[in-house]
Amino acid sequence: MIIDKAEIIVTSPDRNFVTLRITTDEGHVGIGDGTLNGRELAVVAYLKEHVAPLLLGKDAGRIEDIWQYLYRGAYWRRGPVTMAAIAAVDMALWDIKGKAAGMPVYQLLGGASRSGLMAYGHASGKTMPEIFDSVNEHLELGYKSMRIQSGVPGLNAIYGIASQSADTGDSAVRYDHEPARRGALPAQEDWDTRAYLRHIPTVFEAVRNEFGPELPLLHDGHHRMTPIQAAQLGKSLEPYDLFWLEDCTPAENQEALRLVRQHTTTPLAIGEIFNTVWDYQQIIREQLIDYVRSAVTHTGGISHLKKVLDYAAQYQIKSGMHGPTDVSPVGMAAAMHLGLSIHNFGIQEYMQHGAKTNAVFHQTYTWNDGYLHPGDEPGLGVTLDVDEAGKYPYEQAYLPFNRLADGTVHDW
Ligand code: GCO
Ligand code: MG
Repeated sequence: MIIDKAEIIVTSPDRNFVTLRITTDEGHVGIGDGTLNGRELAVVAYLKEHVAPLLLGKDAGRIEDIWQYLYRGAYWRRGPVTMAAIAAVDMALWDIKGKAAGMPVYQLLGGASRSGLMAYGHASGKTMPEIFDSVNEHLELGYKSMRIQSGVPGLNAIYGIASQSADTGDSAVRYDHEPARRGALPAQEDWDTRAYLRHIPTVFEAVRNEFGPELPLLHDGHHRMTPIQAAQLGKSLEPYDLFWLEDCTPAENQEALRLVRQHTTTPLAIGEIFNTVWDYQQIIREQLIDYVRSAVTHTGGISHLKKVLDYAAQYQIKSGMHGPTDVSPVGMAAAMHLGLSIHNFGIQEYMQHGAKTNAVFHQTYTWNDGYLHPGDEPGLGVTLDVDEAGKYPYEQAYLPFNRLADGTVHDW
């Protein structure tokens, strides 16, 4: 199984995706996701200029060895661009190994630990009636748990609120609300932490009153609070029994979570912008989090995220893999194979891709009554239709940014 081709395919059906396609001399083809939202072409250059030439002639079966060779050989370690590029290689090699073995990847990882993966969706709205509509729509789609993001009175545009009203049937438009500013400069959003901290508990109170105590509810703070503000929010949300509060403080200051933990029993999830096990070392060892949020795509692939999750398992910390629409169907499938096989699965984020994306990436994973399953095709179970991909050339796109009322840039 010698690698004789490594191609990088960029396509933008509903949004930009970067896919690495590896072919072996025996004709096995594997694909991996290297999409880094808003900085896609940095990964493309890394893969094309620095990784693809190194892969040619290598034995595709030596996944761990190739991982270590790319990681250690570069000398410059970690970081989202490097780790997304290595992830794309790792996923493609697992895909090939599965195809060569005639088995779905989850079988190679130890087999299924459960029958399906509970997934949460993104309910959101500017106002309470909009949020209730969105929760009801998600219930109709089968979701058994959901994240709630709300507008804040006095703020015009903030992270996580679907820009389209509930009446459009196009899920790509409904859920693909960030960045979705293709061809334009970054959108500016507003922020006021005190207004947010006053408003969010009232939202969760209303949702609990309307939908009852059973529904698992999540919330994403998107790195916007200081430690003491996060502690305050966690405490004020305790009566509403959250499944988790995500990214309550900026992820790079891990010690901040000690202070948050001292004040609240609301479970904490963090890690969608982490890239390696070393980013998690302290917060796992000190049990400062309850869920690991990394995507397979941004954490060096299946091989490396499995190491993070196995380490987390020693501390009863579970998975909560990142799954917004900027993770391609290939990255989603990789998450499902990993999630199905590990013992410490927690929940999977699942926003659902749009029709154009699904026509480019043919999937065999299934969504059934609130649960995902990767399917039983050999490999990852996703194929890339290269002709279809070619219809959608790359479009520059940026994530938004925040300013406070006085003009100061703030985490968004
Ligand atoms: C989430 C995330 C995403 C990110 C996005 C950035 O919890 O799903 O916060 O919505 O903002 O992936 O590219
Ligand atoms: Mg998040």
